[in-house]
Amino acid sequence: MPLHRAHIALGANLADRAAAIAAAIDALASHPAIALIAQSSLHDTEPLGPPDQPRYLNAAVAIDTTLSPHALIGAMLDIERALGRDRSADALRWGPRTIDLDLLTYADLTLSEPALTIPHPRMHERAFVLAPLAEIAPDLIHPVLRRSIADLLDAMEHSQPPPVQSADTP
Ligand code: A4P
Ligand code: MG
Repeated sequence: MPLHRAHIALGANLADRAAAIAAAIDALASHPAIALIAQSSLHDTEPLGPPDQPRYLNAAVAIDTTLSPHALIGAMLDIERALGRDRSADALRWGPRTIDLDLLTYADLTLSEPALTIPHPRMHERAFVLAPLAEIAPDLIHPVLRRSIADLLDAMEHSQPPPVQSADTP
């Protein structure tokens, strides 16, 4: 079976965030069809989404796998469930979560299905994804944008919008 390099983002903002991320990485690494290649440090980040949710810890890993993309996302959803992720209908989109695993890239593949979109459609606009990923794969080329992760992070850090002027500022 051919090996494919994939990158996964991890995020947690409830209970013991570091323990949840460590448990998810352990579960990936101990899967018989997955080899852990690299793991980033933990980044403490400002929540994006509904206000008044706790800060996140974010990380990224590189893996080699013989799983197909669909089998891999299935294994990731199993890990989320095993770690107690609440996917009930009233769980808030972009709201707090015990653990979130996003498949960022799978080899150079592009896929656009509801159950699986790769590369992850919002990865290039999120510092909490790009910064950990840049630690372990700065030269990885985004399969659609054809720019490296280091380059995308750099572009993002230099594209701060100008400060909003208050209407009554003279
Ligand atoms: N799905 C399709 N493609 C993918 C993919 N590439 N990776 C499907 C993972 N899942 C994918 O996922 C919903 C469905 O998307 C899954 O069943 C899967 O089949 P979900 O994780 O329940 O959805 P979600 O996470 O609530 O929404 P979404 O849009 O994926 O949110 P994000 O993008 O994951 O953002 N702030 C900080 N600082 N750090 C964070 O980590 N995370 C979020 C969630 C919001 N704010 C954050 C953070
Ligand atoms: Mg998600």
